[in-house]
Amino acid sequence: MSLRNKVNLKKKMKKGLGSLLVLTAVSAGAFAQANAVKADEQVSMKEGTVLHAWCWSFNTIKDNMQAIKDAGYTSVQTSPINQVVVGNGGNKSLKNWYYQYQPTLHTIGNYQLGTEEEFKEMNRVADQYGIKIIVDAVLNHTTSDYNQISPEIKKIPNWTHGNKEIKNWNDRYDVTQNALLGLYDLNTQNPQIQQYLLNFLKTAVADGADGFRYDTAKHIELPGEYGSNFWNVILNNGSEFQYGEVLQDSISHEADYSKLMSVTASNYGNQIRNDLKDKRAAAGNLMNYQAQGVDPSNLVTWVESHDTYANDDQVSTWMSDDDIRLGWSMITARAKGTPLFFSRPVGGGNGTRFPGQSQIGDAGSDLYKDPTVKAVNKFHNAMVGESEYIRNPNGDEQVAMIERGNKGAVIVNLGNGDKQLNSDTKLADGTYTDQVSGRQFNVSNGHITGNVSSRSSVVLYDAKPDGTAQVSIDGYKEGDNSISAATEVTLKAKNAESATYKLDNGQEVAFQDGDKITVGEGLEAGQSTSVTLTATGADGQAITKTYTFTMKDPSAETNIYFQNPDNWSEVYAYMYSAKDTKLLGAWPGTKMTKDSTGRYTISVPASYAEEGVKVIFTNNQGSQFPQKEGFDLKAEGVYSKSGLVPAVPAGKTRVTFDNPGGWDNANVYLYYGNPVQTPLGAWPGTQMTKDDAGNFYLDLPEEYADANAKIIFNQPGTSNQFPYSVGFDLVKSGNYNKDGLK
Ligand SMILES: [Ca+2]
Ligand SMILES: [Ca+2]
Repeated sequence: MSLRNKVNLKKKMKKGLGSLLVLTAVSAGAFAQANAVKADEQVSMKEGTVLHAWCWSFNTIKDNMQAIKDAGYTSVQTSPINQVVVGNGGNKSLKNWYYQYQPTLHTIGNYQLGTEEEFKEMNRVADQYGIKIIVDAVLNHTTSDYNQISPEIKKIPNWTHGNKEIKNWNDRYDVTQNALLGLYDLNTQNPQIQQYLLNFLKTAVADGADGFRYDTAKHIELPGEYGSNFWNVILNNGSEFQYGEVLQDSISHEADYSKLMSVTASNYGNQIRNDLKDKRAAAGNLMNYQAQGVDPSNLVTWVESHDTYANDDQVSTWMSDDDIRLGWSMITARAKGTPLFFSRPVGGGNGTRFPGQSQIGDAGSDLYKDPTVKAVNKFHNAMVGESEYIRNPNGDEQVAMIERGNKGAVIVNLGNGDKQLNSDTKLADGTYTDQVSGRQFNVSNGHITGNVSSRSSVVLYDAKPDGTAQVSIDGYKEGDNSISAATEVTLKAKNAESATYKLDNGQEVAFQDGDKITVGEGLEAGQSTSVTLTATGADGQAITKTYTFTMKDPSAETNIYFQNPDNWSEVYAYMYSAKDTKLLGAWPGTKMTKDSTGRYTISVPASYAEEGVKVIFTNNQGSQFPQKEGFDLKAEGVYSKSGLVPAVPAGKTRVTFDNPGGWDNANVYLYYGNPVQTPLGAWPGTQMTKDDAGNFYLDLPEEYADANAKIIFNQPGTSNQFPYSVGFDLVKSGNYNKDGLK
């Protein structure tokens, strides 16, 4: 419902209903947000760096969370968490890593990483440190061993595309619909398989996961390819960051995948390794992400992956720790992409893949927290939003300098000799301390001088010392801090030499970490109060943050909706309190108003939803739903004949289609743009859900409506469709019948 309609509706209702409903506008602004005067160093998952804790168990990741945080990572990527083939008698040698990619059942926990309880506990601890968890999700295939595949999967009719091996790697059909290395290819077009896998992802999110890496994503067809809508379904799992392993080749279509999620920059990784091998990195090569049609911010970059390291061809196993430090410095200094650091086995590299010093479940080598790696990670986080300039100082390709705005630079010397730097720069004039060596660099008049040791990285910027003070209020949530009475809150201060709080424009009062104060005393409904916290750290830097609380308005309203499946000409909502059988208006109740989407709606006090109010919908001509005791009134509830209609997921909008008569199924075909995009798949499109009144609905991403999409409802397997020519305009929350919008 548009804002204008809402206002009109309120005007009408005010006239018609008198004092029954107290109508007070609730503006979105009532829920004020924290106003950070000084930006916290909160970095989104996409803009941060990821530690690929390859083969680390859940407990190992948990036990190293402090070190991971200190090393500057914002996310950790796990190995696959689902049930897998227990290979080689459960032997934990890292040589058996690949059994992780042989799913047998999509429940959480396996012999390599630990139990679901341990997974949850890891996520809980990660939250405490502000570390996000990315789960490696294997959705393309199961194991190749048919007997090991769980009956749970095999009982789904048509669960697999079979195990016929991919022969032609230049053929999209072969690559997506046949089996990789004989691993049974899941029938990703099958809605039951989609729901089965979506459930797994949602469970992981409910357990605390924040993102997914989709293994072999290139082997799962794109929306509209071979009648599939797999990704449209799967990606709506509630996570914050998702990327696909789309190893680049002639048929990889990474530009198309990148419109759905981030994708792996495998060609760029190859280029970086070539630069390391050559000990020179031409600025032009370093700049070129080699991913045509992909917005670089949608790339996951790496120096190496677990595949380049651990597969039998050992593409990157030759690299030394020095190589990785230098390569990581180059990709992580850059402005775009999400860098992924592969944790090698202890002692691994220089051509040795599995030295046997660590096993599955253990932490990898300490390189992930090496001082250079750490300094570069922190540089990456501190430079979010700064532009990028890449050059070879004085044309020397053994040295690469990646500058960020005029604030910072990472300088990498790939060669075997020290370099005396004497180069143009965009850095602001001043003295900079290398965050790795502590050595000084000078910039004056756009010229930088200093010494860069052989095979090393220099990280220059004005880094905040780790002792910077932080303040917070326990339990404060951005965007929703309404209170219903004066409320006690706990003030937090970290690394603070001194800290004060101030209520609105009052006096500053000193506080200690953990002190409690009361906010909202004497506050009228709808009014806000603010708490401003200031703390000064050992470094002398002060931080100030303001938090706002708003008193709930007891006269606030909510809406309820009725879909009117039988097309009554008038709809009334009869409401009564179940607690005291108090009538909220005599039969037939209050007349509802038809909104722009065809539903009938009424605005009621928000308190109804909390006071056990029941509602019966009637046409006042002998028909009503339900027949006896009313439905529970729910804020913003949408009702049909048998009660509440399932809520629409965030970011989606629901379209409904009235059964034109006798249809068992309805599909919706959707298209927009030039060239035409069909995100719900080729004709006949995507199947809708049938509701209890025999009508159909489907939840669609809201952006389709913004893209001026058109839709055609059709009965699969027949020539019945509405409309017969150009589709109806897709309207958010649109309710359609065969003639169009109701
Ligand atoms: Ca496939
Ligand atoms: Ca989490």
